[in-house]
Amino acid sequence: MQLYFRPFACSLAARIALEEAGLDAEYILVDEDGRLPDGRDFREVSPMGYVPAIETVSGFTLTEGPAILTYIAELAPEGALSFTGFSEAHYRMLAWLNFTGTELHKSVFSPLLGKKAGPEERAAALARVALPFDLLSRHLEGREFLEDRFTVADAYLLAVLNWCESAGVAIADWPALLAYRTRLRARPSVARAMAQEWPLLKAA
Ligand SMILES: N[C@@H](CCC(=O)N[C@@H](CS)C(=O)NCC(=O)O)C(=O)O
Repeated sequence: MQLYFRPFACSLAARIALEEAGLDAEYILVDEDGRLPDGRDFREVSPMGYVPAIETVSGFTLTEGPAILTYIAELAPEGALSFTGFSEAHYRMLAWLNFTGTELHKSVFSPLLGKKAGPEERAAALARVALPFDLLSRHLEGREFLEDRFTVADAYLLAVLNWCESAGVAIADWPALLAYRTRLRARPSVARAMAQEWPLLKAA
């Protein structure tokens, strides 16, 4: 399997999932200009130019983070990253993946971290953080993970919460979320994945 990534982008979640499951992968860095190490345009792999993208073990290319994370979870040893199919927890995990992708990643953080949004759009994006952060905070009160064990949904949420400082989102205003992020960062698979990407981020 190959994972196309940029350091500390949402593709970090897929690296965490691979680390957590002990699955081997080749990691291919997409540079600032959307070029691959072999000089190809990354859009030949991922038409939107977005990481993550993977070449699966059976040889097809997959884009879209939640689909990639679900694929890795299903490839992982039973129970390592998800729940039994058709269980309630399985669908709740899928719901958290979608929630993170739509209510946080694209709605709040993409405009705040990108270069395209003007001041009004940025202010509107910042105002949209309260509702999902309040909801998550209440949900995580007294819980270690989003569901009863660590899943790919936690990996994705952690990757997004890592952006708070760069985006100007005051995570300390939501102590349960800050504590959750601190806890997850100490998890060995997460710490390893972040340590692998940190030097690449600093060099960028
Ligand atoms: N819909 C995509 C969005 C992925 C996405 O936004 N990726 C960002 C990094 S977190 C990216 O590659 N941005 C590069 C760009 O905007 O050119 C998914 O869910 O995977």
